Amino acid sequence: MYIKQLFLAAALTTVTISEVHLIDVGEDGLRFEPQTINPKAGDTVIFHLYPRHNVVSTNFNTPCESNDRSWFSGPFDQTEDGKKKFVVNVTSENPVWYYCAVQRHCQQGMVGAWNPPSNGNTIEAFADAARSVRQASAPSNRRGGELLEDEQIVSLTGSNASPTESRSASSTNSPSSATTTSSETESTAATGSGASASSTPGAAAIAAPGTGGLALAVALAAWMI
Ligand SMILES: [Cu+2]
Repeated sequence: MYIKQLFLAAALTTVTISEVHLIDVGEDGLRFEPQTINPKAGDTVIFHLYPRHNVVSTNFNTPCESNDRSWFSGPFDQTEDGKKKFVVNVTSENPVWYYCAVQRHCQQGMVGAWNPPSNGNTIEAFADAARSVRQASAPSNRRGGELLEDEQIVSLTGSNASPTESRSASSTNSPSSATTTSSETESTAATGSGASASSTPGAAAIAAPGTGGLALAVALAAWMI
């Protein structure tokens, strides 16, 4: 019985499937791409800053204005020309609103959101309200996330910054039926997931499972039924 509980704990740990979301910040004009995403708690969001944008979180009712709980990427100047990306952990499925605080980018529509409602407080309503804000503001220093290079992101998440990994594909596909687009990510994840827990504090909570680990967990779960 005790052994079974250990197996259960191992299986549950491995089956916690997190997802990595990549958002381009100003790559193509004054916008976040994609503008909205629907991450779950435990997921990781990677903001790739392009010159000379930034990203600040806020509340729906205060577009373009930072507050005590805002996370902030810091200025583009600190990203080594975009090589370092701003990595934020998702802690809930509540809506999170954000904008670029450079000049009048926020007022001009450079806003985005996680899990925005489809009625009422929509991303369109947020963008509309942003238009009339007199001046955008940002915290004085980066906070609420980390600036990391791709290699560090791989060791943290077991995934490349590519958003090819999908929750449904990971949980339903067998290793042999993995899509071709994600094969590179899969192999990276397989080698990265084992080492990440020991090398990075807190990595276990958001580590993406390697394919082998997932298969093992499924096998264990099947065995226990
Ligand atoms: Cu901007």
